[in-house]
Amino acid sequence: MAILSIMQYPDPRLKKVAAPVQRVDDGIRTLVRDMAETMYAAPGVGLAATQVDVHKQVIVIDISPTRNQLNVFINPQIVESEGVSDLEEGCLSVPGVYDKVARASRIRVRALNAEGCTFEMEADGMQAVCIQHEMDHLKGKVFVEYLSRLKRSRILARMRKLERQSG
Ligand code: K1U
Ligand code: ZN
Repeated sequence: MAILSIMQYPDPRLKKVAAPVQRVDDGIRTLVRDMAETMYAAPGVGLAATQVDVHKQVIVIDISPTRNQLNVFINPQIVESEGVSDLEEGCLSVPGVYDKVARASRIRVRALNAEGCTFEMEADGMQAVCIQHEMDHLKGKVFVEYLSRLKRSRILARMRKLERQSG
């Protein structure tokens, strides 16, 4: 297993659109294990392959307090959605920034699991928000893009300062 490097906003590679996985093979399973290890170590509650510079439709999520309920979504699609929620979000690619984003409050998602089998799952609350946040990463979108121009310019200045400080 390996801990992967998480790209920081506004790295232009975060804008790449991820391609569907054609075959869930051992290479994808290794990616899933490495992404899970990276998410737990960060620590985070989700991670999209885009954030570790792999442009394939793979997401891992674990919102459990016990950190032992890993959900893997390969080629995820939202097949039903309803309601609106505006929970506060964070992002491992934009450390220290938390803000509310309007999302569907309940979703039904269809995806492949790590064995390559199709499954469907209903999600609400933080799990629904997290799935939508990670699916946005696969489309090249970071949550700060939903915020006002003023907030985004402050976040950009902060990220550029962090980048200068870290070398
Ligand atoms: O960068 C990411 O996509 C992961 C992100 C997921 C997320 C969090 C909150 C709302 C929507 C999506 C994070 O995990 S940020 C870190 C975080 O929220 C957290 C970290 C440790 C414990 C609990 C939460
Ligand atoms: Zn994120």
